[in-house]
Amino acid sequence: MKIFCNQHHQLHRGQQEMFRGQLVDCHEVPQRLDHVIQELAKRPVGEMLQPPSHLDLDAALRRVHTSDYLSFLSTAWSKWVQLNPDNANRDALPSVWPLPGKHAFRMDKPPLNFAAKLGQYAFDAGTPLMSGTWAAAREGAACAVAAAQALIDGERATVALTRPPGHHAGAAYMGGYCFLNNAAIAAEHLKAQGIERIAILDIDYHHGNGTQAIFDERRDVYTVSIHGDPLTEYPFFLGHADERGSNEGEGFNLNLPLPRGTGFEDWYATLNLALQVISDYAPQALIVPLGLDTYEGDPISGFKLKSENYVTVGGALASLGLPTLLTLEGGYAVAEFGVNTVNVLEGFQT
Ligand code: SP5
Ligand code: ZN
Repeated sequence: MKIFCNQHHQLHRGQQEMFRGQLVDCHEVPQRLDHVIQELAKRPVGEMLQPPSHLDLDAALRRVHTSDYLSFLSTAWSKWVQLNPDNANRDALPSVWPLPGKHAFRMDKPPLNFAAKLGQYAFDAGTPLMSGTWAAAREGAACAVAAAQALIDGERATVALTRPPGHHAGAAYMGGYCFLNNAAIAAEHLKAQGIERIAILDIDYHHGNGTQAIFDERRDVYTVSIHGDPLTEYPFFLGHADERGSNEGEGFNLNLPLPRGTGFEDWYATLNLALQVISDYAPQALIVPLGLDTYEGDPISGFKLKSENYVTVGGALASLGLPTLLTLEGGYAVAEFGVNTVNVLEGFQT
């Protein structure tokens, strides 16, 4: 198992996120990945690697994200500080958004004001952007591309230790602590290298709205997500069972929402259903956006998986017998995050 680790992840270090009218301490903290790295030092389930420097990362990013969004991200910090020099000490968060719809707001005249631009490209105020965000997110995406290339080169399983996470990011928006959609970037790299059918199985607590939207009209990338019911759970505005894909992609998205409070037995039955559907699709590769926020101790989520369950989950993912790439998504019980993540990887190996 080849594990590509984002050596620059600590450059992304948010201070606070908006939650119900208050700024609260960020949940998505650098210590999360540090715990994974420490646990991998104790239980070396694979080779720890850096992505090679010769990757054409810009081409890989452009396969998923729009060029205007990428140029927004790459210049966001300097424009935030230009808005007001005092901003150098505070993270950028949006506070105004253009609601969509014919009778709502105009996007044919995109605003020049940078505080408005932030709202144009973000769907929540919980995703702080700071000086190191772009460098950290880019290096995470490089890990995803390197992990995809290693699958092409014949690895059975590869891991991209991505932080910040990616599955909430769309072609032209950030949100849910995500900026670049690492799983989608990996999928498009596989496609560019000639892989024709790919399944993405998202097992983060939250619906993988960005990934679903990116591949909504595609039948060559089958997106499946098991997550907390959006009627009550973030990201609320997508992730229902009746979303099955559009146009050419109709029938190639599957959402399996479960109620808050779901325990391992019901969750695992749903995982096995997802695995059967994926097996029937007969993909050439599997990508798993892996969130560990299904853990019973997660401070912002509502499923009840236990640490030992993650070994079983890893084994179930391996049972498909497909070349498999895992990206790291959510998981906010920081002290247990390393053990839970490595449990999945160990379960996959055995
Ligand atoms: C990648 C990922 O898992 N993103 C999740 C983003 C969730 N953002 C909204 C979190 C709401 C925080 N609630 C705080 C509750 C404190 N009791
Ligand atoms: Zn999550």
